[in-house]
Amino acid sequence: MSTHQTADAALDELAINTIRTLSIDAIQAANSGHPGTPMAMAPVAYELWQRFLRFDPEDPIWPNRDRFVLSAGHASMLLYSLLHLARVKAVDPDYEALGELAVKLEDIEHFRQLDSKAAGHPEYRWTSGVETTTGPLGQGVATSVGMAIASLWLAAVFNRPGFRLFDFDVYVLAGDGDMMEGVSYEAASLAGHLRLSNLCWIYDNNHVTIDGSTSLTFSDDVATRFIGEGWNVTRVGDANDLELLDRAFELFKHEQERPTLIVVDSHIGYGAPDVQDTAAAHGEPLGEEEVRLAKRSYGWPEDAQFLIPDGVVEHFAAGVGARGRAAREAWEDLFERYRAEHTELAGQIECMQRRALPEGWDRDIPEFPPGDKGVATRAASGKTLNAVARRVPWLVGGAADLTGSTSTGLDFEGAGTFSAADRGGRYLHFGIREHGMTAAVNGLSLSKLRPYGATYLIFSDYAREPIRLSSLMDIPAIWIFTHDSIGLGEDGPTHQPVEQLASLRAMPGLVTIRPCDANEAAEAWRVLMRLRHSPVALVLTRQAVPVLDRQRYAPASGLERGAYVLADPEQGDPELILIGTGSEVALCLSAYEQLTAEGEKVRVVSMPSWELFDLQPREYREQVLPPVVTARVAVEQASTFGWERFVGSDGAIIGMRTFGASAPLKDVQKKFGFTPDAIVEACRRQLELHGRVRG
Ligand SMILES: Cc1ncc(C[n+]2csc(CCOP(=O)(O)OP(=O)(O)O)c2C)c(N)n1
Ligand SMILES: [Mg+2]
Repeated sequence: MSTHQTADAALDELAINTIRTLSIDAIQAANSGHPGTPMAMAPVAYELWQRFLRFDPEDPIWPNRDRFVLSAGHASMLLYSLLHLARVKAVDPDYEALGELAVKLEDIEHFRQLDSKAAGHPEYRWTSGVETTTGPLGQGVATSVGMAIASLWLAAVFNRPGFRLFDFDVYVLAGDGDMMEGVSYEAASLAGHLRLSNLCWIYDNNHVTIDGSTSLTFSDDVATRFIGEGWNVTRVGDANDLELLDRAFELFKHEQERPTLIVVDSHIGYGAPDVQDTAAAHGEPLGEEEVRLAKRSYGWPEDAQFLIPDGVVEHFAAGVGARGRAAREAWEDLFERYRAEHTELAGQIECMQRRALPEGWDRDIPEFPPGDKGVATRAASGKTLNAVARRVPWLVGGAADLTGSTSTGLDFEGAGTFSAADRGGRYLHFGIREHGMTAAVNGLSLSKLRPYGATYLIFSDYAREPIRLSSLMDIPAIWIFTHDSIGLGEDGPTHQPVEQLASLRAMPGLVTIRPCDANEAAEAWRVLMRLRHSPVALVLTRQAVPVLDRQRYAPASGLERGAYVLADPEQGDPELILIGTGSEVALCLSAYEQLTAEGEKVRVVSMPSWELFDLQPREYREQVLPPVVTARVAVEQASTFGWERFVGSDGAIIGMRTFGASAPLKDVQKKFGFTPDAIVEACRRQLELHGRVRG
């Protein structure tokens, strides 16, 4: 006899309707939210959680838990209802269990209100049990690819005979919006190519989006599309049919070769007679009368609010709760035995989970000898990356088909390439999929690997949403962006970034670092690897830049503080400050040498990171940029936007005010005024202007 013909059927129904009505009531109380999809997909999410998901509500960060991602983040109440009913416990940012519920009933009653754990969309690190932040459609599905890669990688690296430590599955609930977003194409294509058979997307095929019927906008044959991308596709004709859902999930569990797409036909706003199957069910509360009618159709007390009938919580505890607990306890026993036999590997797993670094991780960071011939900062970074990766076994990553150009290949013995044939490879060829890559890197980071993703700085625009989410989620993803300015030369204005640096700096929480030479690039790795809760954008040159003589100028370790004094007048206080970043620091130093020879008192500040500088105490910041010195020139081959902050409204900014041009480097730099002579000239004007002001 199958599960659903037993007495459990009534409890199933009760639990499903509890999810539905909690969602309805919360959205009605908030007078904001999306009721239709929780109402329709409650049985699907319920069946998955109750009968398949290996997830222990007592320990929502247990490393081998199955992941559930609500890519349709607007249906957040579906997830909050599950978290509440399954009694998922809260965990703090230091990964300590707090003993209280991740989502309390009062959070649900205050859905979408300030400080409620039931925020508008599911937010990682705000609400325990939320595996990744979703809301921007397409991000959940794309992030899940990184999680699925992580599971297979962890298994390949850590599992040993008799020790199946890692084998978690990744489930995603997605909607029409996810399927329409381009990033789902990139993600599905990559997942199919890599044969991620532990990945299951559930597509809520309800034919409705905000504007109305999908007949307005979407005629794809989604099943055929996914078959074409190498997926196993199955269909459930009715979202309320738990038997069929079971079969589909079983099919997924048995699939060894391909990722699985389950196309589920559902009725948005299920049970609400006047709005079911219409866009009205998507974006607004039902209204009191329609709420009553919906509750009546479920056989629910019409006036009850936030009702959790007796037995529902116990039912979840006996299902997902008991199964999850048993699985987690068995895993912990297994891990203890593993520790005895494979002590070093066990130590690595624990280190990763805390986002800590193994001892001696920075021992091989290179030092580059000074020289005018120079080294591209991308090359210096690549060398340093390899030196660090050798000592941090879970540092993995790749580029969007620009491995050589971004110098992000891992070339040491045994590094390997992740593929369908080699699940333990450290390098990932993401293909020309910047958006998909970046979201997948977020998924790897959420799985506690230390990942990087690389492309040209100009294409960070293609990856912007997942970069933003990495910052919103406080995860230490490493973004490597090379070809960082017009200095890339001949490729021309389509490839020459102008406004990208300013826009990355505008992103809260993201640390941007643009090293000036090979040793600052090496130093950047020393700093970024220690960040546990911030993503970094490492911005690097294509072209060689001189390696500064650190006997003559200050040491590169100053990078740690974001900005530091590189050179000062031989005698006396500076009367002018010259600030540069990246490749322009060498130009600033040439100008400095010339001005110093003429008897001017000039300071040069290297400012690789605005954000790291902002973190310094005021005292230090004023030491580097003394307020009395108002004659200031900033030089950066990027948009001038924002530099007023450091040079003041009367300072000079030598930067970009237009797009670049296609020509050899020297010609481009001359055309746009990035020469020592132009800098000297600007300095003279500043000294004159501010001298006059002072006088
Ligand atoms: C990238 C992005 N664009 C637009 C939106 C705004 N938005 C939220 S839900 C939605 C419609 C989603 O339709 P579907 O995925 O079919 O969800 P359903 O209404 O069926 O639940 C839109 C356009 C968004 N959240 N993210
Ligand atoms: Mg839809």
